[in-house]
Amino acid sequence: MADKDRPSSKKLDRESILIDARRALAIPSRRLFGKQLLTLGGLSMLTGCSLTDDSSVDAFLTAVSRLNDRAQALLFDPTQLAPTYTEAQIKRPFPFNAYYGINEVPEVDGASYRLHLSGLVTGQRLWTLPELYALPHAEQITRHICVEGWSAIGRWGGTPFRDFLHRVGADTTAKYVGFKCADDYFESIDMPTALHPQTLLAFDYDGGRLPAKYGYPMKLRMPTKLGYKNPKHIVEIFVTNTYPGGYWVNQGYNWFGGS
Ligand SMILES: Nc1nc2c(c(=O)[nH]1)N[C@H]1C(S)=C(S)[C@@H](COP(=O)(O)O)O[C@H]1N2
Ligand SMILES: [Mo]
Repeated sequence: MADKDRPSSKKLDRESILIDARRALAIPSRRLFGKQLLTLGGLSMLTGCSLTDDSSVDAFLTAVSRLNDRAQALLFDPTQLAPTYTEAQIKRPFPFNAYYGINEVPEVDGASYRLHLSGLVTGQRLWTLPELYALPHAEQITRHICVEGWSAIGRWGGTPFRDFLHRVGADTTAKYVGFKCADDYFESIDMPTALHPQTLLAFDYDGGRLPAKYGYPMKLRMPTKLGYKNPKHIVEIFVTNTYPGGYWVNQGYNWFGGS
């Protein structure tokens, strides 16, 4: 069947919304959809695109990723809350993903591990795991969306990153927070996302310690960002005004990576 004969397929809705989005965003003073900002979840609802079906996650993200960082920053409100889910909706087992296979997951020794804080923070120091585990605790059940075309609901526990940044005396007027990982991965995020109430420095997964495959000893969990923005095996956190880039963004993905 030709596209013109298809009355209102999801694909066409999605495409036309994104064409409108690009047009609206081309005019800087104008914001999308009657000045309403969206989460990726909101945009997917509007386009009738289900994020539970892997092929539609794929098609949808391909379309969204064609928007540039500036368009994404305008489209996705950094203060919006991502949806949360129930215990029964958790995907078990939760998928593993990295730029290497599961047999090459870095083995981090918890006893000798130290988290390094650097850059624009007054409390530049090393943190042991017991010190980090003693920080205030929060849990979230949220959806992780990967640009490779899958999404899954998981449960992460840890300390709210916003509080941690304040505790270490981070300059929260700085532009970026960067992450170095125990593998060769690195990432950076915008300060509004670092301060988002759902951004979690996660030590736990589904009621236990974060296993190696999901990022032991810690990952940054951001339900407002795509999967690749969520660094696992973090060894250093730095605050900076110099754009740090990231493993995937340096290979052509959007830096903003909103979801
Ligand atoms: N250190 C590190 N962090 C990483 C990656 C990686 O390869 N190394 N892959 C990213 C990508 S693309 C995804 S989808 C998620 C996968 O996390 P999971 O294994 O818990 O599903 O981790 C992200 N963080
Ligand atoms: Mo991913």
